[in-house]
Amino acid sequence: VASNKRFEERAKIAVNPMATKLFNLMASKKTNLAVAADLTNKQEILNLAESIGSEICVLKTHIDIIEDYDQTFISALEAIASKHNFLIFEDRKFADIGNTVKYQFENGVYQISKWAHMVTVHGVAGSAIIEGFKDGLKQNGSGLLLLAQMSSKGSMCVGEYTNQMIEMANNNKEQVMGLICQERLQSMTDNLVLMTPGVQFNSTGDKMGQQYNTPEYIIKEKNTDIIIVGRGIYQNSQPKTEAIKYRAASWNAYESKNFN
Ligand code: 5IU
Repeated sequence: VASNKRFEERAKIAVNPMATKLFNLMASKKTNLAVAADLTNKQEILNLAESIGSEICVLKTHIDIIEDYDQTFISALEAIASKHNFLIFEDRKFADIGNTVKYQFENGVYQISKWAHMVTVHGVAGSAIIEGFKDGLKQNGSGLLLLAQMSSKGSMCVGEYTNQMIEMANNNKEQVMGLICQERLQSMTDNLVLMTPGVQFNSTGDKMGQQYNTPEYIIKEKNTDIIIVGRGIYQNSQPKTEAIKYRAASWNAYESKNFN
């Protein structure tokens, strides 16, 4: 199944403002690489962001794994993000009822709605979960990424569940900017950004269920938009050099598609 429109064109048909922003950012910066900065020390994350910031469209965080977190981390990360022109993605995987996710999004230690340009959401609770995000998303014109498929072995986000997540996205275009998925399916419309984790050049998986594919396979064969790479980059002895390789592989795969 092909999307035969370029990111510039898809920016024009996107409904969520952050989807438009990300499509335009990728087109102008010429990168569809996102990096998962799964480090537990704030300075290590900032160092990584500074060193690879010029190569990426998105930096993905798990804010709750940082051991020395405080609010100075957010302002420092925001400064690096605006200097290098990338967006910040908090992979929170919200899954509770609307009223609770509203608190989890806007309140608590992390106040995610204040700084995250995009956050992940599970659909197990049903589509009314979206209601919990409406106020918080308005603060910065941010977007939701619905979890349509996962990269891990035995994932239960498959089949009819995946279809329901796509439908939830299509029914809530103002809030939902895209999907986390492993492949483009027919019903995934061009206004949505498709992001795929589980990408690494030199490994097929880990001991805890992760499964990897190459950038070329995901972007060219599976036809999604963005690869998310974690350990393949931040555990390399030269993250910047490695990020340049992943960026080139995923961008060349994008450019090799047949557009009209
Ligand atoms: N992640 C996955 N698979 C998924 C989803 C999220 O790996 O299906 I949804 C996250 C977990 C981690 C990153 O933060 O993406 C992948 O990191 P590695 O490249 O280090 O495996």
